[in-house]
Amino acid sequence: MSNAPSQSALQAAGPVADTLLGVTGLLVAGAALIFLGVMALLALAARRHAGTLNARLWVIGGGVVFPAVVLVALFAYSEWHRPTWRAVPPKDALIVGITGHMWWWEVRYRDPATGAEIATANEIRIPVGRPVYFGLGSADVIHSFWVPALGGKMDMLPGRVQHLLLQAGSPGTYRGQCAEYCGEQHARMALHVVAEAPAAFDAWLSAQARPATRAASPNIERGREAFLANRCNACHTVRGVSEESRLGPDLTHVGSRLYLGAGTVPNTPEQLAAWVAHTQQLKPGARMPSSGERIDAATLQSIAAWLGQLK
Ligand code: HEC
Ligand SMILES: [Cu+2]
Repeated sequence: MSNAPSQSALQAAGPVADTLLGVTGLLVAGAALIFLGVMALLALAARRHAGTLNARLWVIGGGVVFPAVVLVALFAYSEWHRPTWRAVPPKDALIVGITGHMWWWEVRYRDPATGAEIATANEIRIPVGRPVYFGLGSADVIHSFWVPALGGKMDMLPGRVQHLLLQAGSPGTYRGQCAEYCGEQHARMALHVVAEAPAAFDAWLSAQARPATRAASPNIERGREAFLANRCNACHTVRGVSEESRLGPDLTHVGSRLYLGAGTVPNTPEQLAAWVAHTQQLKPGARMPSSGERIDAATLQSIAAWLGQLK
């Protein structure tokens, strides 16, 4: 498991997460100290006879003054360290729009070259060392966006845009998870944040901005035709091939992603074919029908071959 993408707030991988971990450490250490202190006093009280302690002093001091001072101090400390909530993104921030769906994540960037929107799904690439300002919304029910290694958590509410600022301090892949129960497949609504050097990120973004590559062989071309003939495009966009539909993930560059089905299976040629054939076995209730009974195996293979090379 050591190579599995981290999903732990204890492995803070950026400045926002560092701050939250610091606050957590202080709260835990403080609570432990107070617990030990109370236990010591309890032991002392049990060994002494009543009357040798000044009960009034201990009740008022230990029961009222001490908690009041500690709680006010902790409140001030945690407010002081709370990541700032901003209605306006900082100047140098990358802006990414995320829409929660049952049970996947729609991800949108703006192409710095043309200003056009670039859609992808379930995987968020970000440049290391640059703040990323997320605009978070929902297409259906309440979801919650949480990538523990990078920072805080924010609910995604239908009809409203919330904001969250995260930043990665080092390259890596960080797992996130929907953190608000949203139905049957809530547990399989994961996402991955891939933080990479700014140059690699820029290259990735300009590749994502391009429409789908042309089919390079007759078998792959058959896959493209079968995708359209079987109306996969009723729910999926492939830029350059079909009209926009937001009912399912944008597949223009699906071959470049690490996982399929919001973290359900790794994105390999076998899993891609299996996903299309047996969607409902792999992710029961997912808003995509299985195609294994409707479409013959050879056609499914060519669809998978075509999708897999959409990098
Ligand atoms: C009724 C709408 C609908 C139809 C029709 C449909 N899909 Fe999907 N598809 C979805 C939804 C919704 C998801 C996301 C499922 C999830 O992860 O919960 C999805 C996910 C996928 C994914 C995984 C994408 C990713 O990045 O995780 C692939 C690949 C895919 N569909 C291919 C196809 C193919 C090929 C067809 C045609 C044979 C097809 N779909 C037909 C709605 C549809
Ligand atoms: Cu959820």
